[in-house]
Amino acid sequence: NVESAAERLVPADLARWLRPRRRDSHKGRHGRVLLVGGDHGHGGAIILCAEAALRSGAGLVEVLTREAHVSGALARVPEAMVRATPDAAQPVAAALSGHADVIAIGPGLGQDCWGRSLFEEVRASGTAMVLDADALNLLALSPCRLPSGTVLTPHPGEAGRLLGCTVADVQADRFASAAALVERYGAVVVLKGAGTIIAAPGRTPRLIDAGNPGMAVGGMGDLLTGAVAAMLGQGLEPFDAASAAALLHSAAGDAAAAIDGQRGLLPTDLTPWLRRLSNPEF
Ligand code: B4P
Ligand code: MG
Repeated sequence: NVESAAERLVPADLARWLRPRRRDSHKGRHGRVLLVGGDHGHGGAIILCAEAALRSGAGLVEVLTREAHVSGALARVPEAMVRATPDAAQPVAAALSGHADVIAIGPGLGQDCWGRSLFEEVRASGTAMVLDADALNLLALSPCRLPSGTVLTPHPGEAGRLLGCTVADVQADRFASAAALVERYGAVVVLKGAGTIIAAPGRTPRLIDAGNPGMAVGGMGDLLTGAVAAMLGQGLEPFDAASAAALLHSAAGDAAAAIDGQRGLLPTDLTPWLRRLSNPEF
């Protein structure tokens, strides 16, 4: 069956993808990443995403969010370039100046006019994409095949919406659900939850043997989105980028939980571990 055929990833596998940097490297080599989200009431999601992208090795991180969240984001993550789009009329292209290597959209995006028009612009931009959270919910409202190499990071609830079935249906056969998402959207899929699965067209699925229920807390998924964008920015092909990010994220969750336990674990407890574990030679 599919599960026994899956490739199981353990934290030591990170060394396959995360090699020491070249001595003469510069930030342009590590990806210019644009992160889009954080509507009113959800400003923290895109900030967590930015922190994770930087701690996972992205060269340059830009955040496009609501004006109300700019100063908070800058105070928390001064390494990021934070810009606002006051309404949906201001094109993404102006904020990104056309240079992003990858765009991740969805954390805290909402599904109102602001989020919807940003999503449509990103979808039309032709740039490599990571879709999460409300970007997935918007995609579920108007399903379409995506450019190959697009990465989707649904939890079982979002996967159910994308497939038009219940969470119970998704969970009853997670490998079949991941395969159905790949088939329907033509993208790389990270089906989150206990035993995260990474699936892609024509590839043997991968199963993550790490992570813990302490990670079931708001904001945890936003870190993963930033990590996937960072891995794409650093030049990994999409299936490997998704695999490396999901493995790094789960291993960071385990490392952080090993210190003070699972209950009360916060996404920001993981960020130092994203750095440490993404340098396997360390
Ligand atoms: P939302 O309200 O949309 O939650 P969110 O904002 O996306 O939260 P966040 O981004 O922090 O977490 P995410 O799950 O993306 O959705 C919540 C609703 O969705 C629930 O009420 C439920 O209906 C449904 N749902 C979500 N997950 C479900 C699940 N596993 N089973 C059944 N229903 C579910 O990201 C969390 C991250 O932590 C992921 O990377 C995930 O793999 C990891 N993680 C969480 N629990 C883990 C575990 N037990 N073991 C290993 N890893 C775990
Ligand atoms: Mg989420």
